[in-house]
Amino acid sequence: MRHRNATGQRRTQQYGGLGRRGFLIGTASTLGALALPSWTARAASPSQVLAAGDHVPVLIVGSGYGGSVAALRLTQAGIPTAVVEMGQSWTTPGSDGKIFCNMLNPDQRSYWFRTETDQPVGYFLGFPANKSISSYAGALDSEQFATTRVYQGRGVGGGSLVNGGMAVTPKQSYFEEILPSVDAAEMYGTYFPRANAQLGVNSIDPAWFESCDCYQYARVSRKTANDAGYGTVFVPNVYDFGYMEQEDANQVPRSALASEVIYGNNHGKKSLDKTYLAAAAATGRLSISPLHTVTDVAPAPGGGYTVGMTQIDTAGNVVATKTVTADRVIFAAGSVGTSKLLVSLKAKGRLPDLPDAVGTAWGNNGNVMVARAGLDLTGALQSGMPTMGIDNWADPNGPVFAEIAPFPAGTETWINLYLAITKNPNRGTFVFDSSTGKVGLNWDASWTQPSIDAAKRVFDAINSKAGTVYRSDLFGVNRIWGDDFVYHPLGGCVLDQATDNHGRLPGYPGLYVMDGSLIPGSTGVNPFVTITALAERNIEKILATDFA
Ligand code: FAE
Repeated sequence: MRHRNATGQRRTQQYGGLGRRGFLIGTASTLGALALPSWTARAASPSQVLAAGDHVPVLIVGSGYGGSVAALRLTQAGIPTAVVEMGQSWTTPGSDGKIFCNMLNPDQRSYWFRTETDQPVGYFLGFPANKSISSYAGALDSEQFATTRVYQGRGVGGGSLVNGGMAVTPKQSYFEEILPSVDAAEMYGTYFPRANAQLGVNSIDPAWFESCDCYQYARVSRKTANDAGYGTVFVPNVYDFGYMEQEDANQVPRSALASEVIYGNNHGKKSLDKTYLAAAAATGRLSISPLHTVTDVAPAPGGGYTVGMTQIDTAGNVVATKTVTADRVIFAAGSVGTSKLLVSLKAKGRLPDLPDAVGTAWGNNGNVMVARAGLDLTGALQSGMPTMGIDNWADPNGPVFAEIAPFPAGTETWINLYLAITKNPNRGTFVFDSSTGKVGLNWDASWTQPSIDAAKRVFDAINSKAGTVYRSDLFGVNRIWGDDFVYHPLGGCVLDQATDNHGRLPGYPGLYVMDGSLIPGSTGVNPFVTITALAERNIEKILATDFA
């Protein structure tokens, strides 16, 4: 824990009890002989793409956090494993020499089959800020449901390609509240440290934070929060802060300092293709089939499961449909992907005996976005990687953990932006619509109100103390709250409800769930460390018992 003593900084601590020293100790004591991938290793790239009629011991649907953990631990245990991923493998540079585009000049690489960008901050001064793009298998999906849209990463590495890299271990007391069937001591003693180590989590040098231009926006938001009586915490990240310092010194190509985040980072970020998946590929037992969408899973006559999939090209044309067989299938398509797939397979009679809890208990991690019109300069140069949060989780009137988010517009805007994570009790349900053959999300637009109420208490107080006001021009015309989109979908196939206590789907031996759908709608912090650690726990148990 770091306790700061400079004016306005004394309340800032390292979040989650895994400071740099704790992280290193955890690495050494819990990982033992496991080989950590070199950060400089080549990214995992597609190999041995599945062919129709193939048979594999294990097939993993999706290559995000849950899928990547399973892929590494299975291949390390000697089990050939096939990962099937609907997005592309982001390994080939475009005509500009870059793999990903930045947020200031989004092109076809930005969005998953859209003809216009759909930015979370979609307006500026009340005018629409989105741009025309070509339809393409881009990195960020804005998946529209009736009342909300859910942002998700598409590609080998899932959400790790597009997210802000904030690597936050939740408070143990809250973890115990949301997942009471899980041994929390084991999680905090073994699996959270293991996840943080393999993800390559690191922390910013506080001295550099205090002096660099690119975190002026965070220092300004810290001061106004502290002045209003709210504590702030440093948050670890998977972006390499050493690399970021070199960017700042103009010694390496810029990424976080070049407005690259939600459409991918060309440098600096330890996304899963460079950590878990690269290590799994190095075993020689991993195959990855990108641009393949799993559409069907059903028991195979001779045992195991048939898995149907559609292969597309980057323009979206179907180039093949394939059926393979697998002894075991791990659903790791994310909270939305896994829930949609399982709900539709149950409704269509392909996996009819799935529990009724499949598709239920979905939540948005209490997400709501908001901005203040500040009085202090926030800086024309902003790091796209957040590294600080306002921690008001202990407030019994409405817990809030608010990420101090960048607004990397490349010019001074005086905007203080936040993604607030709140304790919203409302839960949605995925429902199969037999008339369209699609799965919808039953989520009422008014269900974000508890999140707004909690965040409003904090930011009203900050505005009042600072003499500032909300921006009402960024999420629509005269709209203060960005409450119609989600960065952190969780639940839909909750542990110990829709699955057993380790992600096994009852009634179907060899079928597992291994992603954010296991977590019941809320983690109280940014979720990928929790998803990773839970997957580490579950796959260890499954390997020891089901593969013994
Ligand atoms: P996920 O990473 O979404 O992986 C699922 C994969 O399955 C994806 O690659 C899909 O393309 C693929 N897939 C889906 N359906 C199919 C199918 N039918 N067939 C084949 N493949 C399929 O799931 N979290 C943090 O902790 N810190 C942050 O700073 C942070 N920032 C974020 C910023 C943005 C813009 C977004 C969108 C998310 C952010 N998140 C952050 C959330 C985080 O990325 C998310 O919780 C995890 O990625 C979820 O991990 P899963 O393994 O559940």
